[in-house]
Amino acid sequence: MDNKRVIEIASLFLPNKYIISAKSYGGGHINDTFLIEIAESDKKFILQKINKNIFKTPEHVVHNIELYLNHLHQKNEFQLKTFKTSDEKPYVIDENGDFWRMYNYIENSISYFVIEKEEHAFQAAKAFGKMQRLCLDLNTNDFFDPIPDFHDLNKRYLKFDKVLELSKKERRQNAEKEILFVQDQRKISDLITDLTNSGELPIRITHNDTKLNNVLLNAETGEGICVIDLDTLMPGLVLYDFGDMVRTFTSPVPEDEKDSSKVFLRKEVFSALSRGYLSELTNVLTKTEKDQLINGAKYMILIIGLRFLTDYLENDVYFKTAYDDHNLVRARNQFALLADLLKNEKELKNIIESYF
Ligand code: ADP
Ligand code: GN1
Ligand code: MG
Repeated sequence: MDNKRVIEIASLFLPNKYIISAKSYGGGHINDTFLIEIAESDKKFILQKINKNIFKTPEHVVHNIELYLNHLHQKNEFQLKTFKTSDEKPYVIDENGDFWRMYNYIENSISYFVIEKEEHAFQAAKAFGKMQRLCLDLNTNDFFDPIPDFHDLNKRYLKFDKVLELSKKERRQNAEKEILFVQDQRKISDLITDLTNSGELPIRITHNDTKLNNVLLNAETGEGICVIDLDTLMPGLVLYDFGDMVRTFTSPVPEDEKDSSKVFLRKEVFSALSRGYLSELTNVLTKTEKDQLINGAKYMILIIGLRFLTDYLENDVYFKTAYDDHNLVRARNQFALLADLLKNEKELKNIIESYF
């Protein structure tokens, strides 16, 4: 999309400002994000085009986010806000039917791709834990599911089976090892599925995409500022949020490191993130939730790996990719991390329990 058009859209949220630049920003896999600068002040803005191939009902995404942010504002949490157009709508629909929205840019903040300090793992996880705490008095019935069955591992496997059948021989051969790995791990979903179906795991409003670069830390002090990327906020399990933090915080290399032998689960980072998350949720999580946290980590590492692998076999229709094997590389790293978790499961469980 040409830059002039992006500026025109930005100006609908900022009618009296002179926009001097709109630059592509951030490293998300889904939306198109732009950093907007204006002439009048140093204040900056984040303009995003919601990916409509992925979010089929962007109006539901907008509804959920408005509900959540209004709720936070009532609790005096004003870090993040959305902007409205002159007709009081928190979005713009362009000539292609694409939804755009604008947030304030959070100054002096940083988001990481890899944890470099244990303190950052503690702070980032604490921010996600705080978000969970702030959501406790929201009613799950007020929220839509912007992506139905988003974390349904059984349905993800059914999709994988179908895609595998139709996939190109070359890609199937390249991914031979990874295909065998996921076929071996199907059972990981059983316990969480049973406990969800029997009502033993409570459904709460959860973030569902708690990857490390979806939380902003203070660039100087490292303290958590707030959680961002709210598109998948919806009813879910805390296990999903805990699990995706383990997936994205604990490896010493980025999600798309080309040498998967460098991937392993750093126990001290795992410990710091568990401590940070649980510090906000004392007396909140049920015994079953606490007991299942480690299974949540297995479940999330597997499901995201499976989604990367499925996307590879489907010729990269979902995640943004920069080269041919990008999704396969990502999948391989998830499976290396999961294999390491499985080797150390008992010790990791003990670490979590030490924080109850
Ligand atoms: P995606 O859904 O594509 O992952 P995100 O909403 O996560 O998009 O935004 C992409 C990146 O832009 C984030 O990882 C973060 O670095 C940056 N970002 C997003 N919103 C803000 C904000 N309000 N203030 C500062 N940085 C932001
Ligand atoms: C996507 O939007 P982003 O980059 O924060 C994806 C997550 C995956 C993640 C893998 C809506 O997250 O589910 O876990 O990539 N978001 C969506 O890095 O599919
Ligand atoms: Mg993101």
